[in-house]
Amino acid sequence: MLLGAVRAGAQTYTPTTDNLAARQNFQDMKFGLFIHWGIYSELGAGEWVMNEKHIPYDSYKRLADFFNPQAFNAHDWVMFAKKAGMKYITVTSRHHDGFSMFGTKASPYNIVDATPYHKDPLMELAQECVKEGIELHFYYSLLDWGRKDYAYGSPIVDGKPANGDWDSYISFMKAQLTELITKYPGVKGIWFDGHWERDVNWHYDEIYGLIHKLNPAILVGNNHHLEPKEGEDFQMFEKDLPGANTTGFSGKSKIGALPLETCETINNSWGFNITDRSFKSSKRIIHYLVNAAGLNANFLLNIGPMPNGKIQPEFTDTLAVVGAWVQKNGEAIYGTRGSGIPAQPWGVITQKDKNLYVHVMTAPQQPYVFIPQLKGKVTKAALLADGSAVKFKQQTEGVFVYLSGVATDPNDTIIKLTTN
Ligand code: FHN
Repeated sequence: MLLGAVRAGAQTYTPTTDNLAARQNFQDMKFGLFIHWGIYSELGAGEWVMNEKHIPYDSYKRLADFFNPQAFNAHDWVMFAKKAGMKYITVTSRHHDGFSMFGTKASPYNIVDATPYHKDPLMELAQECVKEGIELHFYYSLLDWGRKDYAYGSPIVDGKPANGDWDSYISFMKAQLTELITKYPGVKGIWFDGHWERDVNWHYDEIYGLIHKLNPAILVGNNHHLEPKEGEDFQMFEKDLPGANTTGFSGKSKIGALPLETCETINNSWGFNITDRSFKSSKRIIHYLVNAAGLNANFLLNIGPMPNGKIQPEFTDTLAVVGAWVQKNGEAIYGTRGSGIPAQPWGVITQKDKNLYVHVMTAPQQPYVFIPQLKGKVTKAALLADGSAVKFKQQTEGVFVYLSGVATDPNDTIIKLTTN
């Protein structure tokens, strides 16, 4: 069997060499910006507002008539991500409300045709990302609350909504995905969501097959909260680190062999929420990033820009601090892989080539940390911040790294161990 091939039933998906290289690059990037932005942002109550407030679809649609994000500036968004140390952006092209935030010929319900804005912000974003060397992935909702062919709420019979036109809906998605992949420059990934809404035949063989036919290097991921499926290139987790299930999304999930990503919100909301002030601190975000890296996963941090297209100052301030930290300590994050050594009460260990990075995020009770299961002989230990030597002792069970006299960092004290 060829490298990376996955078998399920009669089908075999064999990722191309370019796809495998894209996976490596994806894992190297480690930190991405998730953006939830749509006509729902106008109501300032998150992206589920139509559903949660029981707004009839025809009334909700009127939001498009006055969606006019005059302050949107793709350069500002990309610079925001870059300054934060993020290497890629995953942006909602169409969320569950069914409104397309890009110019599409497959439906008039889109930002170019249905709003006074009449422009395509995702095209501007794609072009800016190419210019600035940031990867772009599109979030794409499988679930649609409004389309008649989707028939939200319909009973499901024989893998289809009884009151809808499933073939029509699948063709619609294929048409839009073709546009997203062929029209927008530099797109590197598709992030599906909404699978969990109904038990139907999603025709993933056709959909994933189409994506990989149009561009074999595109990374396909699906937030179905299950084990990876045939044709997928990365596995994502929602609001939990891989292996954890504190929020209930990952109960049926099992870590597979694909590159991993976990997403979390900067406050408590995905889409813009004017009353949500539960902003995470820069320290908490840094710890999330480091903990994810220790588990071999990327961290995709979400913001919900305001309806005018601007990013609220609380997010900018926090991420400027995160960015300054990542810039200083990026060696221990970017391009690393999980070391396979389990997380410890004080922190995690990342690895790049022969170097191990010991991230001490919680001060241990003793003046040392113990790293179990370390393979290879440690030849040197040094504080990453200034290169000063750190005392250590290696035994068969593991390595003791002594912290007395070491200048600690309030976020994460990183000690670099060189092994032979
Ligand atoms: O329902 C969505 C939600 O609005 C948001 O997009 C998140 C992002 O992971 N995914 C869904 C919930 O699983």
